[in-house]
Amino acid sequence: MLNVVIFGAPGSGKGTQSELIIKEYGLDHISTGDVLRAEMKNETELGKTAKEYIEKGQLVPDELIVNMLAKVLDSKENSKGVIFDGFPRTIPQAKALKVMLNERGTDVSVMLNLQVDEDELIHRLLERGKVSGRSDDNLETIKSRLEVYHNQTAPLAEYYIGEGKHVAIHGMGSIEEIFGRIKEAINAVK
Ligand code: B4P
Repeated sequence: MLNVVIFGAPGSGKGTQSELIIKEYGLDHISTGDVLRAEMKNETELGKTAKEYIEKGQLVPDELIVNMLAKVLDSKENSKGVIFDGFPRTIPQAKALKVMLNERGTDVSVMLNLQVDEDELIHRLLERGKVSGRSDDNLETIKSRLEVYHNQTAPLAEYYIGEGKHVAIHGMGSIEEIFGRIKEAINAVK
């Protein structure tokens, strides 16, 4: 199985590039952000809890996310591989992912770390906010999300360097240019 973790700060293009990767390689897509937004829309218990965190720009607690992910993963049986978009975001989530994949006889193939300047991240998210209707795409929440990213998520790069899975991807430029860099990285592990 080809299991790709796409990683980066909020607005780094994880969702955007995931769509292109899925088309090119026929992978299944698991976006924890998308799953959480669907839960919020349907006003489930998980959705109501998640909303409180997301609106403040905070991460939803690991336990909720890991349980949610295990269910989604079980629905992707017989898959050629999965792109994990927005997961893991903390070290405990990364360790839980490893256990879940190992139990299913597979592992992470590569972790793509999209690297984008902070000014550009803010610009992209504010632009998205004009059309997305997302309650977390406003300047105050974006600033909290970036702080959370630096404190809790960015240290994951070291974890995947230790696992020998980390590839840095220059995430500035056109969507197609960035996708070209991603294809090179995936083809090297395929
Ligand atoms: P996510 O839904 O994962 O979203 P994101 O980090 O905001 O965005 P992404 O990087 O996918 O950016 P995109 O491609 O859309 O998370 C939302 C929230 O959910 C989190 O803050 C957290 O609270 C919660 N959550 C999710 N997963 C969690 C987890 N595992 N644990 C705990 N909590 C979790 O790109 C952004 C914009 O830039 C788009 O408008 C796009 O069109 C534009 N863009 C992309 N590439 C571009 C380029 N090259 N040039 C110009 N614009 C570009």
